[in-house]
Amino acid sequence: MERADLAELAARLDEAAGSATAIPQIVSAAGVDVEAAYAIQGALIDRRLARGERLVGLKMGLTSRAKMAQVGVDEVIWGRLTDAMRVPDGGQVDTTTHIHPRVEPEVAFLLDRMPEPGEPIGDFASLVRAVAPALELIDSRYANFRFSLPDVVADNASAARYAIGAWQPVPAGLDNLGVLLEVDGRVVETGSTAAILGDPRRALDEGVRLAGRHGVRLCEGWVFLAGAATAAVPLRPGAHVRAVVERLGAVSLRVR
Ligand code: OOG
Ligand code: MG
Repeated sequence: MERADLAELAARLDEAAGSATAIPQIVSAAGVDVEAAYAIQGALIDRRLARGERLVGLKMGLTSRAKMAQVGVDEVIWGRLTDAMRVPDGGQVDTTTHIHPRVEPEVAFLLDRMPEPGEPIGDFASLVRAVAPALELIDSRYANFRFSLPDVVADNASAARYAIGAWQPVPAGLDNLGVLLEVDGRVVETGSTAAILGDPRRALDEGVRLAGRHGVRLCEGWVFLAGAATAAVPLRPGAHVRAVVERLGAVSLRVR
């Protein structure tokens, strides 16, 4: 596929997000493969950077069975995070700026030093400065939240907004911490960090490896979202959403 065609698909996804209007599965319809879909994602992010946003991290997607089953795609994917997507802990999100937002509980890492390309990740604690509970608000730009793998990759893994709780020192174990998702004080999803590739630390290995294939190196100070531990739930206006991760604390946001 020509560069101009990839740029055109990126523009359509960008406009769908900007106008909060769903579009058909234009990427798979154009016969784009996963490699080219990451090039579209890159072009989509370049448009945001050209508007003054800053690249501040990486998100993993579909690192848990619950998520794969929910969307019917069973490959781990990744996307890029910009500063404009961040919501402060306890902050507000306006649903009218999104199409059909859903929220999911995650674990975030604050990156310290990244391995050289090809260097084994080795000691997690030397790469990650801190960890925190996180909420990700995803909003597929495709109608009915339905897509195939190249569609969702090009759409920056449905990334829309994210909130991060207070950073905590890296605990000894991250592989089996209880996770709760609450809406208006009621628990709507429960899970464990074990749902994230068996251990969310593994998501970092995958992120370094998969993004590295596309020439993206994780940087010091970046945020890394390891992927949701449970299925995502639709967001209603007025809702107060909170994620609690055992030993890491809580993070919340309110929907307008
Ligand atoms: C794709 C993004 C998945 C996660 O944490 O698994 C994701 C989607 O579900 O639309 O962010
Ligand atoms: Mg997510």
